[in-house]
Amino acid sequence: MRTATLVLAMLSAASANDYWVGPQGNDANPGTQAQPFRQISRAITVAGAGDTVHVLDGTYAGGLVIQKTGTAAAPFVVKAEGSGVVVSPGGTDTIFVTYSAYVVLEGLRSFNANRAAVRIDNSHHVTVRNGVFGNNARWGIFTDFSDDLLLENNECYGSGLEHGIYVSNSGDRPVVRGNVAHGNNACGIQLNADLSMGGDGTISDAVIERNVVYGNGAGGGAAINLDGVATSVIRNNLLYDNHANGITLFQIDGALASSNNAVVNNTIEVASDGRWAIHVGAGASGNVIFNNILLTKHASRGSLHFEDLASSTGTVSDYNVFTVNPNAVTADDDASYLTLTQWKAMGYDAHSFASTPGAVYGGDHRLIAGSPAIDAGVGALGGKIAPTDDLDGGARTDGALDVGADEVGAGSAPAPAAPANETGGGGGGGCGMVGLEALLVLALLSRRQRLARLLRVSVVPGCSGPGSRSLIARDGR
Ligand SMILES: [Ca+2]
Ligand SMILES: [Ca+2]
Ligand SMILES: [Ca+2]
Repeated sequence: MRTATLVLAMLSAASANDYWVGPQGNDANPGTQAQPFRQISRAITVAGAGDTVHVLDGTYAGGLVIQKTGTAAAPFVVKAEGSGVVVSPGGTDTIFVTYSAYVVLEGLRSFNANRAAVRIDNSHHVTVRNGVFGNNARWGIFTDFSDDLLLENNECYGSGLEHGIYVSNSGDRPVVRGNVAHGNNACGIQLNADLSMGGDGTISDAVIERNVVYGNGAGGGAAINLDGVATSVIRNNLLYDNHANGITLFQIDGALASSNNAVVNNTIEVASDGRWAIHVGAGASGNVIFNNILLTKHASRGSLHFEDLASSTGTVSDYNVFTVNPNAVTADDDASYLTLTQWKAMGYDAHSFASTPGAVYGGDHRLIAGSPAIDAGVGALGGKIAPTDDLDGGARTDGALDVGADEVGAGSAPAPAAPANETGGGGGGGCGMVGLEALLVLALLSRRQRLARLLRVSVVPGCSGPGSRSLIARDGR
């Protein structure tokens, strides 16, 4: 490993250039460490694939456009050298990566974007890591038609209209890992495959793991909202105090209702004004739901909400912690409710049990001593494998797997994230085509679907352009 790293370093050192940008710089400078540029935009113009742009703490003009084709061995990197690199709003999206490959954005911060702080468009192998993106008008990070993304360890909060992180438009194999998404109006993390926008309408083989998602959903949706997502894994996420659903597997205009996914070892605690821990839309099939904590503070809504269980063929659910609420499950979209005992009698969740938040975990949502979730999980179920690590990144080696995102003895709870001190609301972000796009979607649906959608779905308007429209499941009850 060390040798490989050394060889890579030598290879890249042979070809790569380093450029520097700082608040004392000048764009007429050569961009060396001694004579840095003033603006990131200048460095983007000068640097090429394989080069690294080092950015010193300071404030920089936004409206950045990055169009670079790197390689795995020679990416194009923009890297904050401190924790105070702030890109000011500019353009529709503050940092726009388009028709690019192997680009890395590391440690940048941006607030109050006109639409998204970061947009990745028609690209592949782009990484956004360790960023802080707050109070943006519509989204923190927005991606469209892009494969093999890595969105890792970012904080995305306060999106005024929609989501913290939004992966759209048929892009495959995104990894959304270790992000903190909070206080966004709609979803914390949304994947929406958008058949109507072109492409195959399916986001396949996504990995959504170790995210902490809280305080979202005042405007509907879910903490993790998945439309047209297939053969993906959602694991080790902690979702709490969200005001809509926890995890939703559904279809608005994906090519399919989210199917054949593993939802495993998540901890979900829905707010008292929220909906259900997991919502499974009509036709979402083959999903395996296991080792999850599915609790709620809501008085009458429970753990599992199926719009139409009969259409969700191949559903496997077991080794979960359910609410003690008698409305544990609905199999028919709130027409009737099942207790956990009745649900078990239908052949589901044989090893699951009911409990309460206070009995299962402490205030940090880590399991407490004597928690019934300890060692109550299983290593594999229904052809899907449970994670070998936990939310805190520790190995799950302490006896049988615990249920939920935290394994006792595996890693320790991280220090609470520093409170965001940037303020300011999302701006206008005015857009067109909203009504037209919404009508187009409705026109593409069958009459029965249209009726169902009109009854149950709110169209959250988006801006024009690829992947801009967002629809959010909403049961409104
Ligand atoms: Ca696809
Ligand atoms: Ca254990
Ligand atoms: Ca742990």
